[in-house]
Amino acid sequence: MATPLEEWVEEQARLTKPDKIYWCDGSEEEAQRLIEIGMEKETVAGRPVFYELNQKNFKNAFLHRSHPTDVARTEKSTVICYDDKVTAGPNNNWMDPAEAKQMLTKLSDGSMKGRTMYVLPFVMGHPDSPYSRVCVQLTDISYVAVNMRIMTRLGKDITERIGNRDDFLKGIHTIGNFNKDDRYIVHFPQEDLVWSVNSGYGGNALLGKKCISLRLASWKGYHEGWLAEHMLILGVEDPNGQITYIAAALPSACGKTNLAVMQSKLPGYKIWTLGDDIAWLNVGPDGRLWAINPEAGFFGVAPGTSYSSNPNMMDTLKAGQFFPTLFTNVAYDIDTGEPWWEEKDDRPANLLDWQGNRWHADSGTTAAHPNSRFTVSITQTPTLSSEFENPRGVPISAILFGARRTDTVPLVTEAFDWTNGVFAGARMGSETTAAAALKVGALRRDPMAMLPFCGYNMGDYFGHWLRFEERLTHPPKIFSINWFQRDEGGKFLWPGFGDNVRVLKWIVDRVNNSCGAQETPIGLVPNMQDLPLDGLDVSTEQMSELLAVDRDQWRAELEGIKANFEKFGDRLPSELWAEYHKLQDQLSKFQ
Ligand code: GTP
Ligand code: SPV
Ligand code: MN
Repeated sequence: MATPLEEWVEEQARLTKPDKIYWCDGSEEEAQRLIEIGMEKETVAGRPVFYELNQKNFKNAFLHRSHPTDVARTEKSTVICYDDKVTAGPNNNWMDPAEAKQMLTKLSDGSMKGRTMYVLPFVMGHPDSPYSRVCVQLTDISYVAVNMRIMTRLGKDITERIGNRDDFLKGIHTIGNFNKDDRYIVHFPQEDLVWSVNSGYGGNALLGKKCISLRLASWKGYHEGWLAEHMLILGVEDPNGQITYIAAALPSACGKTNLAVMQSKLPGYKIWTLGDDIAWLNVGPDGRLWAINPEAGFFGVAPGTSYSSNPNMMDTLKAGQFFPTLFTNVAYDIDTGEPWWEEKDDRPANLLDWQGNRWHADSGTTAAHPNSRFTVSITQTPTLSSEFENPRGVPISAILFGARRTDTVPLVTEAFDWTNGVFAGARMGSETTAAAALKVGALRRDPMAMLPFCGYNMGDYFGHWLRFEERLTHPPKIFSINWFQRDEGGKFLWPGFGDNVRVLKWIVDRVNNSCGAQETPIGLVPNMQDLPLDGLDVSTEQMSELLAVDRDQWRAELEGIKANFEKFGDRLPSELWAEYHKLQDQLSKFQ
């Protein structure tokens, strides 16, 4: 008798018609074999799937060049299906489930012809965690199979664990013909299913990531009383050896990975890494908020990563011990066979660009794609927390909401209470980046950094957040952060990266009630003397600017917040309107 899993795989194979079906066992030997297949047999846009990189300096590292039209998440073709549109909310593209299935069936008919269907059984979260979820993704490209082995806990023991059950989360993925006009990433939250066609890139194709662990999981969490968030998780160890755990939400390409894997520049303080992109948050029996990272790897932005900005990540990328390291759409140093990207180090003399063409300095383009990325196992980071394999996760003492803002939002602000903190998350706006196929640098509202990832109506999502207050006897404190303010010449005012630990120290001090703060209409900001600024090349004037709350900028900000809140109509909790009016009132009296 076939198991429900086997039946489902057969059914998809009848539709997509692969030459072969291959069940992945998750071993390192298998990964090596798949990379060889990708170098020798499979192709993308007529080119090999993988190229070998310099194995001496970047152990076990390989390069992938994507289809040229397929370089980032495509939000306009990302769809959520419920019977009714209002459940998806104004924050999502909606389709009727039956219509969507019909469309996808047509697009997938024979789409794997001449290719292998890889069956990938994996678990999001530690296998022994009460919070983990078992999933199976199908794909027709070695690149995705190898990526998923790095990003998740993947193996044949998961197939055994599924056995005769049918309650696993399902992902169907086919690169199809890469036609961008027929590219769809469609979610069926009521069926635990994601179906993605005609893309092979990142969040569009590695379905365990944004599709399952955020869009489907957020809907599950809404019904089961937990949260799936676009958050990194880290521990800050103080000079006494006490560790405070923090979860932080920042939009795509706004600094999560760099904060999570930071090398502290503050003597005595150390950062421990638990996750860089996604957190699942549950209320523990002790009334605290507990976080697990459902993932097992980093799919991180390459440009900007260097020995000066993030030495720990550079070491992680070179380790290659237990897993391969993949580089996607970076440039290639012809003389050394090493990967290269902007700001990595001095630009090599002879480069191939991210598409494999000779790069010229006067071309006006970057050599690596701005959204070029690496995939690497979290187990290789020198700062991996000893709690990473703890099935319970870690208790969170502070939640951070961050954004990329040239002005308006101070370096750090503490919310007055839980409801005010939820408002701080809900009012977030951020300047867009290359992580999605959008105009870069435009300010848009991105509540909790979840606009592209919340799988249901965000009005209901805000209400879900607010209700945690009743269940949390020890709620985390909530803070807003902004590393990205600029001076008039366009230069960043704050050094960022390893110096961000200085702000984390203040946050830890506030958690421990060991320093005061100044009250402003938007929250509590630091007294400058409480920030550890020794050895920092930032003037007092610049620090004042970084901490300032500008009344006129915030009045303008109110307009943007209001326009966004109005989109949710009566689904927006009244508590958030009350917070809005309180802020408006306070600002009118503020000098
Ligand atoms: P996703 O993987 O898309 O979710 O991105 P992320 O939030 O993990 O962002 P990441 O840490 O990869 O950083 C994105 C870009 O911002 C990179 O080019 C970094 O070099 C840059 N960056 C990160 N942290 C800082 C910072 O503190 N200051 C400045 N100025 N830039 C930063
Ligand atoms: C993001 O865009 O937030 C990412 C990259 O982490 S992707 O996996 O493509 O979604
Ligand atoms: Mn992300």
